[in-house]
Amino acid sequence: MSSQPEHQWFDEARIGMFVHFGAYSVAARHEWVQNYERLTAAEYLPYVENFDPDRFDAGEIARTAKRLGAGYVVLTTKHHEGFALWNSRQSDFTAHAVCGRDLVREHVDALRAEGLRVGLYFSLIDWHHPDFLIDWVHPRRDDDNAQELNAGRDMERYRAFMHAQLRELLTEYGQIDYMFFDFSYPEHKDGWDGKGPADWDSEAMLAMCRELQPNMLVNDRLGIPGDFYTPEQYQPTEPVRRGGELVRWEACQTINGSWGYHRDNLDQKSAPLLAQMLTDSVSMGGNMLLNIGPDGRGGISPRDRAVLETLGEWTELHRGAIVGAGYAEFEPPREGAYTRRGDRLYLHLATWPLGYVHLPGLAGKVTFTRLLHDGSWLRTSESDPNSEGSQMEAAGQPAGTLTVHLPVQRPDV
Ligand code: FHN
Repeated sequence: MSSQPEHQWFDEARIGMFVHFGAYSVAARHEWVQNYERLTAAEYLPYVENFDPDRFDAGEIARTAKRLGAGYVVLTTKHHEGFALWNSRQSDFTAHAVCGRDLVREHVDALRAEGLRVGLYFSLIDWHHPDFLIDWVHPRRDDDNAQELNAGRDMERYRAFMHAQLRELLTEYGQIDYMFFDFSYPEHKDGWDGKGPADWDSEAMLAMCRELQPNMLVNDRLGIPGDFYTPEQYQPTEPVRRGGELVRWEACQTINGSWGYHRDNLDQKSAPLLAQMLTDSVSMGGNMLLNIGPDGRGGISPRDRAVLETLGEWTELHRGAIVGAGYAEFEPPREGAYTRRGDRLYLHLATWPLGYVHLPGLAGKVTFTRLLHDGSWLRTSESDPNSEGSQMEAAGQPAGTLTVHLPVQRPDV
Protein backbone atom coordinates (compact mmCIF):
# COMPACT_ATOMS: atom_id res chain seq x y z
CA MET A 1 0.00 0.00 0.00
CA SER A 2 1.55 3.29 -1.04
CA SER A 3 2.75 5.18 1.98
CA GLN A 4 2.33 8.41 0.01
CA PRO A 5 0.97 10.82 2.65
CA GLU A 6 -1.29 12.40 0.05
CA HIS A 7 -3.15 9.08 -0.14
CA GLN A 8 -3.79 8.70 3.60
CA TRP A 9 -7.10 10.60 3.39
CA PHE A 10 -8.54 7.58 1.56
CA ASP A 11 -7.68 5.19 4.42
CA GLU A 12 -9.13 7.66 6.93
CA ALA A 13 -12.36 8.27 4.98
CA ARG A 14 -13.51 4.62 4.79
CA ILE A 15 -16.82 5.69 3.15
CA GLY A 16 -17.25 7.07 -0.35
CA MET A 17 -20.37 7.77 -2.36
CA PHE A 18 -20.62 6.69 -6.00
CA VAL A 19 -22.97 8.62 -8.34
CA HIS A 20 -24.02 6.96 -11.60
CA PHE A 21 -25.78 9.57 -13.71
CA GLY A 22 -26.20 9.83 -17.49
CA ALA A 23 -28.68 9.58 -20.34
CA TYR A 24 -29.33 5.99 -19.19
CA SER A 25 -30.90 7.53 -16.06
CA VAL A 26 -33.69 8.85 -18.28
CA ALA A 27 -34.37 5.28 -19.49
CA ALA A 28 -34.67 4.28 -15.81
CA ARG A 29 -33.80 0.66 -16.57
CA HIS A 30 -30.07 0.21 -15.65
CA GLU A 31 -26.99 1.88 -17.13
CA TRP A 32 -26.52 -1.07 -19.49
CA VAL A 33 -30.05 -0.71 -20.94
CA GLN A 34 -28.61 0.03 -24.39
CA ASN A 35 -26.84 -3.32 -24.32
CA TYR A 36 -29.43 -5.39 -22.46
CA GLU A 37 -32.20 -4.26 -24.79
CA ARG A 38 -29.90 -4.10 -27.85
CA LEU A 39 -31.03 -0.58 -28.64
CA THR A 40 -29.74 1.01 -31.82
CA ALA A 41 -28.24 4.49 -31.64
CA ALA A 42 -31.49 5.85 -33.10
CA GLU A 43 -33.58 4.00 -30.48
CA TYR A 44 -31.35 5.38 -27.70
CA LEU A 45 -31.28 8.97 -28.95
CA PRO A 46 -34.55 10.07 -27.31
CA TYR A 47 -33.00 9.47 -23.86
CA VAL A 48 -30.19 11.84 -24.83
CA GLU A 49 -32.44 14.44 -26.43
CA ASN A 50 -34.71 14.41 -23.36
CA PHE A 51 -31.82 14.63 -20.89
CA ASP A 52 -32.88 17.56 -18.67
CA PRO A 53 -31.23 17.31 -15.22
CA ASP A 54 -33.32 20.09 -13.67
CA ARG A 55 -33.23 18.29 -10.29
CA PHE A 56 -29.50 17.48 -10.40
CA ASP A 57 -28.14 19.47 -7.45
CA ALA A 58 -24.46 18.74 -6.85
CA GLY A 59 -24.63 20.64 -3.57
CA GLU A 60 -27.47 18.46 -2.32
CA ILE A 61 -25.56 15.35 -3.36
CA ALA A 62 -22.47 16.61 -1.51
CA ARG A 63 -24.48 17.39 1.63
CA THR A 64 -26.18 13.99 1.44
CA ALA A 65 -22.75 12.37 1.24
CA LYS A 66 -21.60 14.33 4.28
CA ARG A 67 -24.66 13.19 6.25
CA LEU A 68 -23.82 9.64 5.20
CA GLY A 69 -20.37 10.15 6.73
CA ALA A 70 -18.62 9.91 3.35
CA GLY A 71 -15.27 11.59 2.81
CA TYR A 72 -15.38 11.54 -0.99
CA VAL A 73 -17.86 11.42 -3.88
CA VAL A 74 -17.23 9.83 -7.29
CA LEU A 75 -19.29 10.99 -10.30
CA THR A 76 -19.50 9.14 -13.62
CA THR A 77 -18.07 11.76 -15.98
CA LYS A 78 -18.82 9.43 -18.89
CA HIS A 79 -20.21 5.90 -18.75
CA HIS A 80 -20.11 3.27 -21.50
CA GLU A 81 -22.86 5.12 -23.40
CA GLY A 82 -20.24 7.74 -24.31
CA PHE A 83 -22.35 10.69 -23.13
CA ALA A 84 -19.96 13.13 -21.40
CA LEU A 85 -21.18 15.10 -18.38
CA TRP A 86 -18.50 17.74 -18.88
CA ASN A 87 -18.07 20.32 -21.66
CA SER A 88 -15.67 18.18 -23.68
CA ARG A 89 -14.25 19.72 -26.83
CA GLN A 90 -13.58 16.22 -28.23
CA SER A 91 -17.24 15.39 -28.72
CA ASP A 92 -20.68 16.90 -29.26
CA PHE A 93 -22.26 13.97 -27.39
CA THR A 94 -22.28 15.85 -24.13
CA ALA A 95 -24.68 17.10 -21.47
CA HIS A 96 -23.42 20.60 -22.23
CA ALA A 97 -24.51 20.29 -25.84
CA VAL A 98 -27.98 19.15 -24.74
CA CYS A 99 -28.68 21.29 -21.66
CA GLY A 100 -25.87 23.84 -21.49
CA ARG A 101 -24.53 22.58 -18.16
CA ASP A 102 -21.13 21.24 -17.17
CA LEU A 103 -22.15 18.77 -14.44
CA VAL A 104 -18.55 17.79 -13.68
CA ARG A 105 -17.78 21.42 -12.93
CA GLU A 106 -20.82 21.57 -10.65
CA HIS A 107 -19.72 18.32 -8.98
CA VAL A 108 -16.14 19.39 -8.22
CA ASP A 109 -17.19 22.86 -7.03
CA ALA A 110 -19.86 21.44 -4.69
CA LEU A 111 -17.52 18.87 -3.15
CA ARG A 112 -14.84 21.46 -2.46
CA ALA A 113 -17.46 23.75 -0.89
CA GLU A 114 -18.35 20.93 1.51
CA GLY A 115 -14.74 19.93 2.21
CA LEU A 116 -15.09 16.57 0.46
CA ARG A 117 -12.51 14.86 -1.73
CA VAL A 118 -13.13 14.87 -5.49
CA GLY A 119 -13.59 11.55 -7.30
CA LEU A 120 -14.18 11.02 -11.02
CA TYR A 121 -15.24 7.88 -12.90
CA PHE A 122 -14.15 7.53 -16.55
CA SER A 123 -15.30 4.73 -18.85
CA LEU A 124 -12.71 3.17 -21.17
CA ILE A 125 -15.62 1.79 -23.17
CA ASP A 126 -17.59 4.07 -25.48
CA TRP A 127 -20.55 2.63 -27.36
CA HIS A 128 -21.25 5.92 -29.15
CA HIS A 129 -17.87 6.67 -30.66
CA PRO A 130 -17.78 5.80 -34.39
CA ASP A 131 -14.33 4.22 -34.09
CA PHE A 132 -15.00 2.01 -31.06
CA LEU A 133 -14.99 -1.59 -32.29
CA ILE A 134 -18.32 -3.36 -32.02
CA ASP A 135 -17.77 -6.48 -29.97
CA TRP A 136 -19.27 -8.84 -27.43
CA VAL A 137 -20.34 -6.05 -25.05
CA HIS A 138 -21.41 -3.56 -27.69
CA PRO A 139 -25.18 -3.05 -27.97
CA ARG A 140 -25.10 -3.47 -31.73
CA ARG A 141 -22.98 -6.62 -31.65
CA ASP A 142 -24.11 -8.93 -34.38
CA ASP A 143 -22.24 -12.20 -34.80
CA ASP A 144 -23.16 -12.43 -38.48
CA ASN A 145 -21.76 -9.15 -39.65
CA ALA A 146 -19.48 -7.82 -36.91
CA GLN A 147 -16.72 -7.71 -39.50
CA GLU A 148 -18.85 -5.55 -41.79
CA LEU A 149 -19.97 -3.30 -38.93
CA ASN A 150 -16.37 -2.78 -37.91
CA ALA A 151 -15.09 -2.01 -41.39
CA GLY A 152 -13.56 1.46 -41.31
CA ARG A 153 -13.55 1.74 -37.53
CA ASP A 154 -10.14 2.80 -36.29
CA MET A 155 -9.38 2.08 -32.66
CA GLU A 156 -6.15 4.07 -32.88
CA ARG A 157 -8.36 7.13 -33.49
CA TYR A 158 -10.55 6.08 -30.57
CA ARG A 159 -7.53 5.75 -28.29
CA ALA A 160 -6.38 9.27 -29.21
CA PHE A 161 -9.90 10.57 -28.48
CA MET A 162 -10.01 8.77 -25.13
CA HIS A 163 -6.62 10.11 -24.06
CA ALA A 164 -7.65 13.65 -25.11
CA GLN A 165 -10.83 13.44 -23.01
CA LEU A 166 -8.86 12.19 -20.02
CA ARG A 167 -6.43 15.09 -20.40
CA GLU A 168 -9.35 17.54 -20.28
CA LEU A 169 -10.54 16.05 -16.98
CA LEU A 170 -7.05 16.06 -15.49
CA THR A 171 -6.20 19.64 -16.48
CA GLU A 172 -9.40 21.70 -16.43
CA TYR A 173 -11.11 20.83 -13.10
CA GLY A 174 -8.49 21.57 -10.49
CA GLN A 175 -7.17 18.97 -8.07
CA ILE A 176 -8.71 15.55 -8.60
CA ASP A 177 -8.18 13.23 -5.63
CA TYR A 178 -9.40 9.93 -7.06
CA MET A 179 -9.93 8.31 -10.48
CA PHE A 180 -12.10 5.25 -11.11
CA PHE A 181 -11.32 3.91 -14.61
CA ASP A 182 -13.79 1.31 -15.86
CA PHE A 183 -12.98 -1.29 -17.26
CA SER A 184 -10.57 -3.51 -19.10
CA TYR A 185 -12.14 -6.71 -20.28
CA PRO A 186 -11.09 -9.68 -18.20
CA GLU A 187 -9.85 -11.78 -21.07
CA HIS A 188 -7.42 -9.30 -22.52
CA LYS A 189 -6.46 -10.03 -26.10
CA ASP A 190 -4.01 -7.98 -28.09
CA GLY A 191 -6.23 -7.29 -31.04
CA TRP A 192 -8.65 -4.67 -29.66
CA ASP A 193 -11.37 -7.29 -29.50
CA GLY A 194 -10.24 -8.03 -25.97
CA LYS A 195 -9.69 -4.35 -25.27
CA GLY A 196 -7.12 -4.77 -22.54
CA PRO A 197 -4.35 -2.63 -21.10
CA ALA A 198 -2.18 -2.74 -24.21
CA ASP A 199 -5.10 -1.61 -26.34
CA TRP A 200 -5.99 1.37 -24.14
CA ASP A 201 -2.26 2.12 -23.81
CA SER A 202 -2.97 1.97 -20.09
CA GLU A 203 0.64 2.73 -19.20
CA ALA A 204 0.38 6.06 -21.05
CA MET A 205 -2.93 6.83 -19.33
CA LEU A 206 -1.46 6.09 -15.91
CA ALA A 207 1.63 8.15 -16.73
CA MET A 208 -0.66 11.04 -17.71
CA CYS A 209 -2.42 10.76 -14.36
CA ARG A 210 0.87 10.75 -12.46
CA GLU A 211 2.18 13.72 -14.43
CA LEU A 212 -0.93 15.91 -14.31
CA GLN A 213 -2.39 14.87 -10.92
CA PRO A 214 0.57 13.45 -8.95
CA ASN A 215 -1.42 13.04 -5.71
CA MET A 216 -4.47 11.41 -7.28
CA LEU A 217 -5.35 7.82 -6.35
CA VAL A 218 -5.92 5.65 -9.44
CA ASN A 219 -7.83 2.35 -9.29
CA ASP A 220 -6.80 -0.97 -10.81
CA ARG A 221 -9.20 -1.06 -13.77
CA LEU A 222 -6.80 0.13 -16.41
CA GLY A 223 -5.82 -3.51 -16.17
CA ILE A 224 -2.43 -2.60 -14.72
CA PRO A 225 -1.54 -2.11 -11.04
CA GLY A 226 -3.06 1.00 -9.53
CA ASP A 227 -3.30 2.43 -6.03
CA PHE A 228 -6.26 0.38 -4.85
CA TYR A 229 -8.09 -2.86 -5.62
CA THR A 230 -11.78 -2.65 -6.50
CA PRO A 231 -13.91 -5.68 -5.54
CA GLU A 232 -17.32 -5.05 -7.04
CA GLN A 233 -20.53 -6.01 -5.26
CA TYR A 234 -18.79 -8.54 -3.07
CA GLN A 235 -16.88 -8.47 0.20
CA PRO A 236 -13.43 -10.01 0.44
CA THR A 237 -13.37 -12.73 3.08
CA GLU A 238 -10.12 -11.61 4.67
CA PRO A 239 -7.77 -8.63 4.66
CA VAL A 240 -6.33 -8.24 1.14
CA ARG A 241 -2.60 -8.81 1.05
CA ARG A 242 -0.02 -8.84 -1.74
CA GLY A 243 3.41 -10.13 -0.83
CA GLY A 244 2.35 -10.19 2.80
CA GLU A 245 1.55 -6.47 2.77
CA LEU A 246 -1.99 -5.19 3.40
CA VAL A 247 -3.40 -3.79 0.14
CA ARG A 248 -5.63 -0.71 -0.09
CA TRP A 249 -9.04 -1.70 -1.41
CA GLU A 250 -12.56 -0.40 -1.82
CA ALA A 251 -15.69 -2.53 -2.31
CA CYS A 252 -18.23 -0.73 -4.49
CA GLN A 253 -21.84 -1.58 -3.72
CA THR A 254 -25.26 -0.64 -5.05
CA ILE A 255 -28.25 0.06 -2.84
CA ASN A 256 -30.79 -1.66 -5.07
CA GLY A 257 -28.85 -3.84 -7.51
CA SER A 258 -28.48 -1.25 -10.28
CA TRP A 259 -25.73 1.37 -10.65
CA GLY A 260 -27.79 3.62 -12.91
CA TYR A 261 -31.28 4.62 -11.81
CA HIS A 262 -33.67 1.69 -12.13
CA ARG A 263 -37.34 2.22 -11.47
CA ASP A 264 -37.64 -1.29 -9.94
CA ASN A 265 -35.88 -2.65 -6.89
CA LEU A 266 -33.61 -5.42 -8.09
CA ASP A 267 -31.90 -6.06 -4.77
CA GLN A 268 -32.88 -3.51 -2.11
CA LYS A 269 -30.33 -3.46 0.72
CA SER A 270 -31.35 -2.22 4.17
CA ALA A 271 -29.33 0.27 6.20
CA PRO A 272 -28.41 -2.37 8.84
CA LEU A 273 -27.12 -4.68 6.10
CA LEU A 274 -25.09 -1.84 4.57
CA ALA A 275 -23.75 -0.96 8.03
CA GLN A 276 -22.65 -4.57 8.43
CA MET A 277 -20.98 -4.50 4.99
CA LEU A 278 -19.27 -1.25 5.91
CA THR A 279 -17.91 -2.56 9.21
CA ASP A 280 -16.93 -5.77 7.42
CA SER A 281 -14.88 -3.75 4.92
CA VAL A 282 -13.26 -1.54 7.53
CA SER A 283 -12.45 -4.56 9.72
CA MET A 284 -10.33 -5.85 6.82
CA GLY A 285 -8.70 -2.52 6.08
CA GLY A 286 -11.01 -1.59 3.20
CA ASN A 287 -13.43 1.15 2.18
CA MET A 288 -17.02 1.01 0.99
CA LEU A 289 -18.06 3.05 -2.06
CA LEU A 290 -21.85 3.16 -1.86
CA ASN A 291 -23.69 4.04 -5.05
CA ILE A 292 -26.71 6.21 -5.75
CA GLY A 293 -28.37 6.42 -9.12
CA PRO A 294 -30.08 9.81 -9.47
CA ASP A 295 -33.27 9.56 -11.51
CA GLY A 296 -33.72 10.92 -15.04
CA ARG A 297 -34.06 14.50 -13.75
CA GLY A 298 -30.99 14.12 -11.52
CA GLY A 299 -32.92 13.90 -8.25
CA ILE A 300 -31.91 11.51 -5.48
CA SER A 301 -34.66 8.89 -5.36
CA PRO A 302 -36.73 8.67 -2.14
CA ARG A 303 -35.64 5.02 -1.90
CA ASP A 304 -31.92 5.91 -1.90
CA ARG A 305 -32.46 8.92 0.34
CA ALA A 306 -34.23 6.85 3.01
CA VAL A 307 -31.43 4.28 3.20
CA LEU A 308 -28.71 6.94 3.19
CA GLU A 309 -30.32 8.93 5.99
CA THR A 310 -30.70 5.87 8.25
CA LEU A 311 -27.21 4.63 7.47
CA GLY A 312 -25.89 8.13 8.08
CA GLU A 313 -27.41 8.14 11.58
CA TRP A 314 -25.59 4.89 12.29
CA THR A 315 -22.24 6.07 10.93
CA GLU A 316 -22.58 9.33 12.84
CA LEU A 317 -23.19 7.42 16.08
CA HIS A 318 -20.34 5.00 15.41
CA ARG A 319 -18.02 7.37 13.58
CA GLY A 320 -15.02 6.52 15.76
CA ALA A 321 -15.35 2.85 14.90
CA ILE A 322 -15.32 3.57 11.16
CA VAL A 323 -13.67 6.84 10.13
CA GLY A 324 -9.93 6.59 10.76
CA ALA A 325 -10.37 3.00 11.89
CA GLY A 326 -9.16 -0.13 10.16
CA TYR A 327 -7.96 -3.71 10.45
CA ALA A 328 -7.46 -5.15 13.91
CA GLU A 329 -5.13 -8.10 14.33
CA PHE A 330 -7.33 -9.79 16.94
CA GLU A 331 -9.46 -12.84 16.13
CA PRO A 332 -13.08 -11.64 16.39
CA PRO A 333 -15.89 -13.81 17.74
CA ARG A 334 -17.69 -15.78 15.06
CA GLU A 335 -20.63 -13.39 14.83
CA GLY A 336 -18.61 -10.25 14.92
CA ALA A 337 -15.91 -8.08 13.42
CA TYR A 338 -13.32 -5.85 15.03
CA THR A 339 -12.22 -2.48 13.84
CA ARG A 340 -9.39 -0.68 15.52
CA ARG A 341 -8.50 2.97 15.84
CA GLY A 342 -5.35 3.61 17.79
CA ASP A 343 -5.66 1.84 21.13
CA ARG A 344 -9.43 1.54 20.92
CA LEU A 345 -10.92 -1.70 19.67
CA TYR A 346 -14.49 -1.86 18.42
CA LEU A 347 -16.48 -5.06 18.33
CA HIS A 348 -19.29 -5.06 15.79
CA LEU A 349 -22.02 -7.57 16.39
CA ALA A 350 -24.66 -7.74 13.72
CA THR A 351 -26.54 -10.38 15.65
CA TRP A 352 -26.13 -11.12 19.32
CA PRO A 353 -24.70 -14.53 20.08
CA LEU A 354 -26.84 -16.87 22.11
CA GLY A 355 -24.47 -17.04 25.02
CA TYR A 356 -21.30 -15.30 25.92
CA VAL A 357 -19.24 -13.23 23.56
CA HIS A 358 -15.85 -14.76 24.19
CA LEU A 359 -12.95 -12.57 23.12
CA PRO A 360 -9.91 -14.81 23.13
CA GLY A 361 -6.64 -13.09 23.71
CA LEU A 362 -8.23 -10.03 25.23
CA ALA A 363 -7.57 -10.94 28.80
CA GLY A 364 -6.90 -8.14 31.14
CA LYS A 365 -8.92 -5.11 32.00
CA VAL A 366 -11.54 -4.96 29.30
CA THR A 367 -14.66 -3.01 30.04
CA PHE A 368 -17.59 -3.69 27.81
CA THR A 369 -19.65 -0.66 27.13
CA ARG A 370 -22.57 -0.35 24.87
CA LEU A 371 -23.09 2.93 23.11
CA LEU A 372 -26.78 3.65 23.00
CA HIS A 373 -28.48 5.91 20.54
CA ASP A 374 -28.69 8.76 23.01
CA GLY A 375 -24.94 8.56 23.46
CA SER A 376 -25.24 7.13 26.97
CA TRP A 377 -22.80 4.43 27.82
CA LEU A 378 -24.16 1.35 29.49
CA ARG A 379 -21.53 -0.62 31.35
CA THR A 380 -22.73 -4.13 30.73
CA SER A 381 -19.97 -6.10 32.39
CA GLU A 382 -16.31 -6.15 33.21
CA SER A 383 -14.07 -9.04 32.42
CA ASP A 384 -12.23 -10.93 35.10
CA PRO A 385 -8.69 -9.54 34.81
CA ASN A 386 -7.31 -12.98 35.57
CA SER A 387 -9.38 -14.78 32.97
CA GLU A 388 -7.92 -16.26 29.86
CA GLY A 389 -10.10 -14.14 27.72
CA SER A 390 -12.85 -11.64 28.24
CA GLN A 391 -16.44 -12.44 27.94
CA MET A 392 -19.68 -10.68 28.19
CA GLU A 393 -23.13 -11.93 29.01
CA ALA A 394 -24.94 -11.47 25.75
CA ALA A 395 -27.97 -13.68 26.09
CA GLY A 396 -31.18 -11.81 25.95
CA GLN A 397 -29.68 -8.71 24.45
CA PRO A 398 -31.68 -7.16 21.62
CA ALA A 399 -30.44 -8.19 18.19
CA GLY A 400 -29.42 -5.56 15.67
CA THR A 401 -26.38 -3.76 14.43
CA LEU A 402 -24.47 -1.97 17.09
CA THR A 403 -20.93 -1.32 18.09
CA VAL A 404 -19.59 -2.39 21.43
CA HIS A 405 -16.67 -0.16 22.31
CA LEU A 406 -13.86 -2.01 24.02
CA PRO A 407 -11.25 0.32 25.44
CA VAL A 408 -8.40 -2.14 25.38
CA GLN A 409 -5.46 -1.47 27.64
CA ARG A 410 -2.89 -3.97 26.60
CA PRO A 411 0.80 -3.40 26.91
CA ASP A 412 1.35 -4.04 23.24
CA VAL A 413 -1.50 -1.89 21.97
O1 FHN B 1 -20.01 -1.93 -16.51
C1 FHN B 1 -19.79 -1.14 -15.34
C2 FHN B 1 -21.05 -0.98 -14.55
O2 FHN B 1 -22.04 -0.37 -15.33
C3 FHN B 1 -20.77 -0.12 -13.32
O3 FHN B 1 -20.33 1.18 -13.70
C4 FHN B 1 -19.70 -0.81 -12.46
C5 FHN B 1 -19.35 0.03 -11.25
O4 FHN B 1 -18.18 -0.45 -10.66
N1 FHN B 1 -18.51 -1.03 -13.28
C6 FHN B 1 -18.69 -1.79 -14.48
C7 FHN B 1 -18.98 -3.26 -14.19
O5 FHN B 1 -17.88 -3.80 -13.51
